[in-house]
Amino acid sequence: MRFLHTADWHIGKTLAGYDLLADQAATFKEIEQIAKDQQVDAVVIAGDLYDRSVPSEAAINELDRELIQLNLKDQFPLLAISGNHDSATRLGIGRQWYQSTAFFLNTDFQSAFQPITIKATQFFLLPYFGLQQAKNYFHNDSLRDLNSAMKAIVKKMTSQFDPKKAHVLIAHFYASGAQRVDSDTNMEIGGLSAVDTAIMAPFDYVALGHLHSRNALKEERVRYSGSPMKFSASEANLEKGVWIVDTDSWQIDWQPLKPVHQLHVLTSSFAQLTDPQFAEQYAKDDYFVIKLTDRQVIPDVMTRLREYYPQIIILERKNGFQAPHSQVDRQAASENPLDLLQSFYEETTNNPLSKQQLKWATAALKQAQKED
Ligand SMILES: [Mn+2]
Repeated sequence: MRFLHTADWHIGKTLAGYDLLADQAATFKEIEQIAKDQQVDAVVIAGDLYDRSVPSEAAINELDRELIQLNLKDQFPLLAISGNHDSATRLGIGRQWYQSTAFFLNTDFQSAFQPITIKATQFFLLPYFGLQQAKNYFHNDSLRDLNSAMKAIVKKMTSQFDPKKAHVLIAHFYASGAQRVDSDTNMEIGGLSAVDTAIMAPFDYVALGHLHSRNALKEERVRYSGSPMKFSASEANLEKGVWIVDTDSWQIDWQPLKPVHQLHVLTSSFAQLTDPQFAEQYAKDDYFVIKLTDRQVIPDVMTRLREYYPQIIILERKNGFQAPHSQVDRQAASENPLDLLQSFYEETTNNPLSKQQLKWATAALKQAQKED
């Protein structure tokens, strides 16, 4: 059988406040087209369908539309699990009757041990879970970390293996040795939450979600598909796409997705960035991370840059920031830190601190003084 492996759609995600829903809808269309062109027998979504446990109405409508398109209209069987960003309960509503149209959505730990068989492949759908869930399920308090839990899980799954069939695990966790990018959620607490890939050896293929780069792991049969879109500056040069897995020939092919809007990282001076000829080479509706090489104060810098690059998601100083010595130095000796901060902020942004900022600054300074 052939299936498409994707994950981490994060429907409803915003990028520095910019709504990505239209881009996500367009990216979905690309994924759907690949599924059709590749004539897959099923589509696997390995968790984090939504970006949040309580998604917006617009996000719910969008995911609903996408799943209806794939499953009811295009008639692809779907195999999906909940990720750490999804609410298992909210996402899982309706999953029992979805099965009647070959939409297998598992958000429930206990159901992970009942394989879904399509053609000659058994799929085990393991949703994102917490250690306590595994302890409760196995009535075993000695499961001290995710590795020991996964050993118990895999052991129980293998007892369900039909030796005449291929075996695929769909899961959502951090596999040890994997490399992260900035939009991955950091959930490793004291090293308890990384799973050793060797534990998953009984499976012919492990379709993982959680990490957003397909290059996160260097394993032949244990793979992350990565997110279908770039969600952070560190992904600017990453190619996004989906895996097409053939469980008969064991050919695994990468199908790239074209970004709807590019994400550019521009490292340059303010003068060059605001040179119309330079700016012209970039599409206005792309996303930009700007690393300014200047060190001096540039009044209204964000507003002026946005004239050329309306969608700036990060603005930073490559070579640090040269504070305007004059006033600050003169005042430094005599003023208290809050006054100093206020005048510095005003001098660099041309704006006074807002009420809220003042509150934060006061609280932070108080905290800092306490720690001294
Ligand atoms: Mn994710």
